[in-house]
Amino acid sequence: MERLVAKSLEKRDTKKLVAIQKIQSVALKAVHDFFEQQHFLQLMPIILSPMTDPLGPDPGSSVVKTGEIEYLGQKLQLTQSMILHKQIAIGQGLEKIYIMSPNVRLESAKRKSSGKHAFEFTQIDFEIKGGTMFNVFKLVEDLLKTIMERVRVQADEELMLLNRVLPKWSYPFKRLTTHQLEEKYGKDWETLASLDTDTPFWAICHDREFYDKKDWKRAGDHFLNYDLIYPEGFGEALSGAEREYEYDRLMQRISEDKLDPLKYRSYLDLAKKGLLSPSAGGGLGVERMVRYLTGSKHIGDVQVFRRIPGEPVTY
Ligand code: ASN
Repeated sequence: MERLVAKSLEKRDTKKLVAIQKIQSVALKAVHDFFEQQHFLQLMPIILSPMTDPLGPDPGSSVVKTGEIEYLGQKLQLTQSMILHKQIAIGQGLEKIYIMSPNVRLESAKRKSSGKHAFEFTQIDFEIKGGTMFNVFKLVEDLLKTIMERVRVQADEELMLLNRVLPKWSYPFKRLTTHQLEEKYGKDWETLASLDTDTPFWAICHDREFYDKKDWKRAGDHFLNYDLIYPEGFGEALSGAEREYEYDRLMQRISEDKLDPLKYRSYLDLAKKGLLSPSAGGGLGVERMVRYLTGSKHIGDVQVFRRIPGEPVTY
């Protein structure tokens, strides 16, 4: 017990902590202003549901279990992401939405030193009815441009205190397939490719969760999904996709992933009735964004209340 307490009561540079929180506040205000100007509606997050994002199967995932509680006879899971709920909301007539969505992802302690994993974090999760990946690329590039400009102007003193000079990026960002990235940097391309660029880039076409749309028009395994990677070694900023929404395709993808369709029954019932719609979207991690903006070494350094896998939680 002694050891755990000692470890978590680290000495923090409170001046830096305050500067980081100021930069976060400026950035979040820019996010809200941007989405308002783009006519998005902000939805409230959900924390508990009979179903959540399975986050896989993904051989690279280190989530050890999904948080679950029992409440009045029902098993409810803690949100790993609101992807399924975003699709349901779009099916209910909402056209452009975003949510400041808290996620709990119980990652293995191995992730402690990655610098970018927190087991509790918030993502700016958005979805566009009838959207394509190209709509998302433009939207996110404009969003990041707005955030960077706002932070440069309104938090110049804080940036200076943190010794952070925000670079000028060139737009639009490059797009590279995972195939190209693996060829150049190997299977673990993310950090190497991120160190090798001074502007973010889009990494497209990943074989992952069932709700990310497969490119059914092409033979072989191609996917209409994407990650955005920050420069300077900071790694992944966002992940997203065009979505599967048709019942037969969802069932096919769920069975290929060896998941239990009963877990997603209410979502699949809507799909069966034609009540899900085509859409595209993504989620931009707030703490990872603030880590980048502030040039912080570890994501825990931007959290007032650290939530780092393998670190004890004291408050
Ligand atoms: N928010 C992501 C998306 O929209 C999903 C995720 O975080 N796993 O695709």
